[in-house]
Amino acid sequence: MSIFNTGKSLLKRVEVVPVFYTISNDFAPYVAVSIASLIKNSNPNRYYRVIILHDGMNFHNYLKLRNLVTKNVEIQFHRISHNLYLRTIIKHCSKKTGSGDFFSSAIYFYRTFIARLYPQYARAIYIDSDTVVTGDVAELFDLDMGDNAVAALVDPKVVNIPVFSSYVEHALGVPPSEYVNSGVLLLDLKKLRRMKFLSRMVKIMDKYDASLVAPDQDYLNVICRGQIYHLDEKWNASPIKTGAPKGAKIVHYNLFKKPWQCDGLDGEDLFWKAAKWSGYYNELQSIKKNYTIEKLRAKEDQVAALMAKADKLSKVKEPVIKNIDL
Ligand SMILES: [Mn+2]
Repeated sequence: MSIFNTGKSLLKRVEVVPVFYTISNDFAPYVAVSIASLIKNSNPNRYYRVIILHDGMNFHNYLKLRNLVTKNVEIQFHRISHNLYLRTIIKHCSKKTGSGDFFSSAIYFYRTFIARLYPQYARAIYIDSDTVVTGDVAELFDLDMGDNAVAALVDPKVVNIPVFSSYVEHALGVPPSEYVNSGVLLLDLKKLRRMKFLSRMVKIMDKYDASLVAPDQDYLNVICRGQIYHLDEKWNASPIKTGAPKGAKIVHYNLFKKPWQCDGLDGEDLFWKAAKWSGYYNELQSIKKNYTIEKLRAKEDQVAALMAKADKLSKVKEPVIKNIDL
């Protein structure tokens, strides 16, 4: 083997795998569980850079998250503020505060900033905080996604719940079999920059001023339609009773109730096992203890309102947002 070949393979091995999370301060314990599990399953020969996009974090959480750092997994923090796009998005979100506006915090939109904020990366992973990583995310990073802008899982909730299928088909004009979940994303950042994803999204927001069911995810589906690679479900797996389905690499607690809110959910043992590595086990236990039945009921009411909204929007004559040319 020539010395040049050896050098090349070494270079490839140290390529950084950027992994983004977006949180508000109170989501620090959940993101810590996901990051701790990512670290447990990382490949010691690869190098990972976890980047937490947040809107302000207290010192306690900052230190605890910093403590998770290992030899091959570093953690960076990026407070998103004073950003022209953010201002438009916050303004837009602040008007969408009716019942059924479940996902209208600006923080949900931070994932759409990654391509613009990180010109140094060609590719990145985004993961929701309500996840436990059970495989090596570098394998997702290495995936051949063809000529597509995004890789994501066709959303099982949309496929299985008629009111959501009908909503995406009529209000967004996206076939339910193509509509993806934005909880785990592999992003071709070069392509997203070329298509001016963020400017496009903000222009669509301004033009239609629409109140959507899952805003960031809905915009992603409309703008990237036809340029989305459909991930294998092992990368965004729903938990089962015993934890992770066979072969799962990322388990996503994508139901409205989370393991830190109540007992008896599928895959809760997997979550609590990973919680032990997070440095937040006791805090998470006390969050669950203090999560009252009233809070759970309020959440059920919110979900009912969200479904009512989807139902109402599924009856529109034409889509409420459309992709636009820039
Ligand atoms: Mn999620």
